[in-house]
Amino acid sequence: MKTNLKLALTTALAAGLALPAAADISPRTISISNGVAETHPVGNGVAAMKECIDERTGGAWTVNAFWSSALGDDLAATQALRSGTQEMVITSTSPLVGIEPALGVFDLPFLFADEAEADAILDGDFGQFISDKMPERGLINLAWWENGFRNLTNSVRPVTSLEDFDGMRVRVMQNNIFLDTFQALGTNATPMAFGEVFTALETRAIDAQENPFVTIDTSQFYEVQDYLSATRHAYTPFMVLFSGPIWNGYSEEEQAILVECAEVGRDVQRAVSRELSGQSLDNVMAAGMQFNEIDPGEMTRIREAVAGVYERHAESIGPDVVQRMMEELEALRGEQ
Ligand code: KDG
Repeated sequence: MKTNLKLALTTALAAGLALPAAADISPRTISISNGVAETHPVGNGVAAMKECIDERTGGAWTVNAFWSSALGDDLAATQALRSGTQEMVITSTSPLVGIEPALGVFDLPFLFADEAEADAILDGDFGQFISDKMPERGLINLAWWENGFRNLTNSVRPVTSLEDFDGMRVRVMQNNIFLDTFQALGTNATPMAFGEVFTALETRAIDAQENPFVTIDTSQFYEVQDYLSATRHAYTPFMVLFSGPIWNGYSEEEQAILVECAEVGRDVQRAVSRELSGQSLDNVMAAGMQFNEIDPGEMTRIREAVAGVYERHAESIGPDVVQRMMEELEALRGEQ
């Protein structure tokens, strides 16, 4: 080593100037997929997460996002994570109950009253309790994002009463709790992957589906559905899942970057989801959908019709999981 450089290093070290530690960050390429379109608020969340990752890794990582089920539906993509062939997926919890039964708790009808309750539960002890179950399934939940409160669309009639559900052929997520809920409402419910829904509606293979306003808008369901009824029958979270096998090959610093940036993306995604919800409702109505609220008395009858779902599925979800959720909601409501 040249004398001058050696002298400079010696001087620097003697002056206690620690040389910058080499950040434990390797070049990485991350593929992330989900079933919605890039125009969905998930797109805003992914953009914010990517910006955070770029800043924190100094551009050492490349994040490639794939939309509209391009890498498979939620369940298929999640299985790819478990096998270590894909890094990330943003997915609803509902299709994953075959992997982790406790996720079914979020499908219980009318569980959350509003977004504030959902955030408090998901970002609090209960959300961590569920996330802690994922590593043994080969998955890491980096953060909870928002799919949102679900509302019914259909091509048959406005749904203004319990009887209006009768015989309607409704697509539901691949999940026995949703299947039971819509059967209890008197519909002919069919489990189906999200990527197949638009065509099934377009060909009239099914009459109806249920999703948040922003999904109905950004997936253009208004092109194949005539009626939108404000049922708000369930709140679905999104999980930002990372592959467990790939995660184990990342340094602690790299793992911390993933969590931090998924949480940055979470705050942006939730904010845009809530900002866009009202605009999406306006959009689908402007596109010709007929929107209706439901009379409170009828909503009471609808709630009563599905109340038995809780007892019928507590065993499959995990009685401890359901009890813990109900206790945390009771405590939360007692505080308000
Ligand atoms: O990746 C998210 C979508 O695939 C899907 O989960 C959206 O709520 C949804 C549905 O109805 O399947």
